[in-house]
Amino acid sequence: MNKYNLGLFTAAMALPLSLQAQADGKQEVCSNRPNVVLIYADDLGFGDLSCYGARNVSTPNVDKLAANGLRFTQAHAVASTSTPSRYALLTGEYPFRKKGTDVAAGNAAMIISPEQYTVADAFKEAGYTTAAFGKWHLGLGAETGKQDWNAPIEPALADIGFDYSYIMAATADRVPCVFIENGAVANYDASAPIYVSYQKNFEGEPTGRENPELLYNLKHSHGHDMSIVNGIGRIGYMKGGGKALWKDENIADSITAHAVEFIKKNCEKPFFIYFATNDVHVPRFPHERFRGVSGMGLRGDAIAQFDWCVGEIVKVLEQQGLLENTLIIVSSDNGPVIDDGYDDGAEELLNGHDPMGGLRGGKYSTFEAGTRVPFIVHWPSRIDKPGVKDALVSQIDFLDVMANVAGRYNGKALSPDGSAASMAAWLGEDDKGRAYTIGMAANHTLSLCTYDWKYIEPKGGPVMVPWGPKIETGYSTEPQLYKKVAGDYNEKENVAKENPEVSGLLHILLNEVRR
Ligand code: NG6
Ligand code: CA
Repeated sequence: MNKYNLGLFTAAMALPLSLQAQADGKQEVCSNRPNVVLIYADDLGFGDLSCYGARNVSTPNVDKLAANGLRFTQAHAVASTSTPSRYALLTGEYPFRKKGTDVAAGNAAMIISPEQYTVADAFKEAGYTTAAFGKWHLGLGAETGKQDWNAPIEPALADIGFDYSYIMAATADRVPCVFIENGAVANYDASAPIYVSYQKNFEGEPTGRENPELLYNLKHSHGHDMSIVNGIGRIGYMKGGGKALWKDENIADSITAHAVEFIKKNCEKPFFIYFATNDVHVPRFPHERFRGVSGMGLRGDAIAQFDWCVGEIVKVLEQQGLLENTLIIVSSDNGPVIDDGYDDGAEELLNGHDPMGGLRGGKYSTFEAGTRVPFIVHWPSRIDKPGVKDALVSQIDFLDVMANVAGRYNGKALSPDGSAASMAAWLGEDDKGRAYTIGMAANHTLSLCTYDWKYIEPKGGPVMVPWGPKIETGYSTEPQLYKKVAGDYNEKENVAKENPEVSGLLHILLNEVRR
C-alpha cells in the first residue's frame, strides 16, 4: 500500500538530517530545524476562509499563507467533534481506541495520561521549547470533578510535554471561565474562590434558565442555560472567579498576546506552539473592533478575528526574522455548525455563505463536512512551489510528521496510528498522500476515505443531529459508498449496492484498522 512505500521514501529523506546532526554538532542542526506553529481553529468549516471560497468575509492573513504555501483540498480532522479530534492530533492514536475521549466537560480529568507520548514530547526530545495557548478541552487533573481550582492542578500540560501553557480548560461555552496558566488559574482572585460542578448549581447563583434577564451579551438557543458569566449562559455551574473570569470579547487578544510574548522570548531555540483559538466556536463574541466587518454577524466576525490572530503571529515571526524557517500549519478541529446553541444570528445572516464549502453534513456528522477541514502549510525555506494540493492528508499523522520535521524520526512510527511517511504529502512532494483516512462522528460511526471513494459503516442513529443544530448526521443502518468526483462531491448517490466489492473491501480495511 502506498503508505508503506512512502515510509521508505521518507525514511531515506530523513537520513541526511540525522547524519548532518552528527557531523555538525547540535547547535548547527538546531538552527536548521524549523520552528513549528500549529494554528488550530475551532469549528472552522471547509468553506469558511476566503482562499477556500468563503463569501462575505475576507481572511487576507490566512490567504497569504495559502498563496505562499500549500492549500490542501482533501485534508481531514480525525473526528467531527473537538475532544476526540484533538486527542488524535496530539497523540497519533485514534480516539475510538480510548474510552473517555468524547466531548469533555470542563471538569474532566486529564484525558491524555502523562505516560502517553505526545507531539509535545517529540518536540522536547528534539530540543524544542513547547507551548500551548487557547482552547484545551482534553481535561486537567487526576480525577473528574475533583480538581481544586484554587490551587495548582496536577497533572496538567507540563506532564505531557508542554513547557508553557495558557489555556482554557475546555471550551468557551463550558465552565470554568478562567484561563489556566501552567496548571493554575491565571490572575487568580483570592477574594472569589472558584467552585465548579456539572451536577448542580451553587446556592444563590443565577442561571440562564432562571434568570434570562441577566443574559445581556448573548442568549441561548439550545442548552447553555446554566451558570452566567459575562452576560452569557454556559454549560455547567461555577461560582467565584472574580477578576480571573474571562471576558469573551478579549479571548482572542489574550491568547494572541501570550503567544506573541512567548515567541519574542524564545527565539534562541526552536519552538513548537500549539495555538488553539476559541474562534469560531460558540459563544461567538468577538472584540468590538471586529463587529460588523464580515456582514454575516457574529460568526463571520469571529472568522475575521481568527484571521487577525493569524496575522499577529505571522507579524511577530517576521519581526524576529523567523518566518522563513517556521513551519506554520492552519487547520480546524472539526467541521462547521451554524446554530450551535446561541441566538447569534449565524443562520439568518449567512447571505449566501456556505461554511461547509459544498460538502454534506457538518460538525458532529459522519458526512464529509464533519471532518474535511481547511489545511494550509507554510514553510518558505522548505516549500519552494506553492500551490493547491489534492493529496489525502489526515491529522492523525501530526505527531509523526512533526517528529520527522524535528529530526526525531528513526524509521519507526512514534505513535500508535500515525505515519511519518505523510511528511512528503504535507510538504507538497507527494500528490497522493495517504492510502486512506478515517473519520469518527459524534456517535462513533466510522468512515473511511480513499482518494476515490468514501465508505461509511452501517451503525444507525438519528438522521438529523437531535439536539438543535440543523445538520444531517449521515448515520444509517445500510453501508454507504460514495464516489468522489472532483469538483462535484456531494455524497448524494449511495453506490454501495452497485459496487459490493469496493464497499466490502473498505469495510474490511476499516475493521482491520479498528482491530
Ligand atoms: C455540545 C454543545 C455545543 C458545543 C459542543 C462541543 C450544547 C447544547 N451543545 O454539547 O455548543 O459545545 O458540545 O463542541 O450544549 S466541540 O467543538 O468542542 O466539540
Ligand atoms: Ca470543535
